[in-house]
Amino acid sequence: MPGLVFPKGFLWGTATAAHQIEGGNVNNDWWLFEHDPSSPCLESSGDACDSWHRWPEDLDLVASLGLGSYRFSLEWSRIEPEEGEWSEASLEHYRAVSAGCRDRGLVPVVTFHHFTTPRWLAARGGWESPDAPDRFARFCERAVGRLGDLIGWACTINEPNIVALMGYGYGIFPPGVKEEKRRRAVNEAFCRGHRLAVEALRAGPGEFPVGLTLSMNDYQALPGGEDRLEEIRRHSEDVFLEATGGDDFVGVQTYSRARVDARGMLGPEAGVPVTQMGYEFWPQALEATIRRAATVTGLPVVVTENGIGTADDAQRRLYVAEALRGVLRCLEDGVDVRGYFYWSLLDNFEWVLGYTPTFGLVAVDRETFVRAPKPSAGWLGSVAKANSLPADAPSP
Ligand code: GCO
Repeated sequence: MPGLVFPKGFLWGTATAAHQIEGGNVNNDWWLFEHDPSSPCLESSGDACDSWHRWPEDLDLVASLGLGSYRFSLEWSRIEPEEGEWSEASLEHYRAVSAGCRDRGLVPVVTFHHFTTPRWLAARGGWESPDAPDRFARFCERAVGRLGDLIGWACTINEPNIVALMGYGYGIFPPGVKEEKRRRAVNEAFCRGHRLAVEALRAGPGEFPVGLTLSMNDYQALPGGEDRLEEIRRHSEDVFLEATGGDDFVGVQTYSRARVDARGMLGPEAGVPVTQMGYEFWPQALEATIRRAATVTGLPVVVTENGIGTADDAQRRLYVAEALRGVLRCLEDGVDVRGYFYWSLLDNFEWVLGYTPTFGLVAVDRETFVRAPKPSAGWLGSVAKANSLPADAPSP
């Protein structure tokens, strides 16, 4: 069935992040925030999915589904628990996870910063501390020295735009600040951290593509909202897209659309279903953001995250099938899309919303940690194995 087939070598995978699945990450800014009674967090990450111990089982699951790669992140606060103090045991842990991927035929896609910052750095201002970008680059240098030979693809900083916006604009991520000026300064610090990280990762052992992963919305202007849209998108996306010059790829992470009028962002449109996250069910967003990321950066695109928080697993399949149709249209038009990673492997800790939203292909029992794949897991695995979207894939 021409048109439904993905290019040879297209990467199929699923993504996770350390703090959301490992459990017991007590040494970072998020743990503090989760336990601050004045924060909006619904609950503590606690033991999460206990993946710090159960990672071999997680990798077995990814491999058994037929996905070819696994995206995970390194927890900086475990590797550098105090400034300049390196945990050899933690480095060894992540080396074992990376080797575990290779042993199972999975390409390890390693993220060096996924939202969390060690307490020692947070205590002196986190990403507002003038030396944060350098401290981060030093961490990258150390970690890549240990893992570089095993890495398949490297993501420097995950969604720096969200960390800055939520943490310094909306105040619902640590450090809970609401000051646009500070948010923009943090944007700049992240861009600098990214550039330094790219250099550090390229200087280490191994040969692998390096890029930034960005949260992208399908921004849509209502009449009169065009200027406002440009302004919002500039500080949420464009400053970061412009910081990717010289990278090997750009990671696109898209969940929904955002409508903008002259006053700003609007909530969901009447009649459009809403996901557990409170935003619209809008799988078409992915096509729009891939095209934009490719046009603005000129780089190959990897969809490093796309997914849905839903209790209805059939809705998940529909979401992914629709999103993949958009990826195929991009490919047909010659856009260089290299892979698709579903967020997430497991039902996990969704930051301020705790364990309420369920994004996983696999359910996790909150007491026993027993993993139970949902039907969508097998379905996505079959798409990956066939490297094509079946003609009977769900459609609206
Ligand atoms: C991200 C986030 C993930 C979220 C996901 C769902 O990179 O966007 O890293 O941590 O869980 O986006 O909201």
